[in-house]
Amino acid sequence: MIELFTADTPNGKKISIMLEEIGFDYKVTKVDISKDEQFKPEFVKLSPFSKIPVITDYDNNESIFESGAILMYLGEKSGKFYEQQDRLKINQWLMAQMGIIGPMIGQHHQFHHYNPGKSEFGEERYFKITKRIYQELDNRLKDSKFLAVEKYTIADIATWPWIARHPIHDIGLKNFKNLSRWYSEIADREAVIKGYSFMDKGLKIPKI
Ligand SMILES: N[C@@H](CCC(=O)N[C@@H](CS)C(=O)NCC(=O)O)C(=O)O
Repeated sequence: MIELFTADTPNGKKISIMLEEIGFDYKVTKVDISKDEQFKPEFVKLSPFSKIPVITDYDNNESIFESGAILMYLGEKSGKFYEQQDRLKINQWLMAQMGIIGPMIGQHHQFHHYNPGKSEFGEERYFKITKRIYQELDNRLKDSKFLAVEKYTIADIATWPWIARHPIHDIGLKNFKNLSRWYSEIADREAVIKGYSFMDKGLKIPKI
């Protein structure tokens, strides 16, 4: 049994989708980040920077923070979506998600969607960077069916929930043909549909 400490955000959805994909038994413990529950001392013991998601694996009583590390752990443990011979490629695309795609699109959410009008510089900067991210993902997906290799991996699982916020990005996902194809194919997976709505059962995946 895995306990998933999380909130209903793209980083949270990465792990609920992975757990659905690999079919592990898990329970969700909500950390209400709007009420600062992530700063409670018992949570900081699990996640030093007060970030969700975290898992505890009761098979070995290990707790793991950082969504990329959690995906690698679950990929290794399940033997799914993180094959040994593909790891050099998967690791690069996973690290690109962790280091660039998530943090930069996260800033775009802050400046463009949640706090418009506060900083013209921030709005322009992260709009431009997010558009570039869409373009580079589209370029990659022109040459490859999925991000890392020709099959679905934890790099796709890490990246997809960020693109699933496309309605608030105002970049125009439909104009990126290869990214749209990849987005829609993943959106049709049963585990993705379940993992997407893990906290809000009625929640529908945004269409393009
Ligand atoms: N690099 C971390 C980022 C996680 C992250 O940014 N989590 C956000 C929610 S999506 C959070 O916990 N925010 C609470 C806060 O910053 O106080 C990961 O991928 O696990």
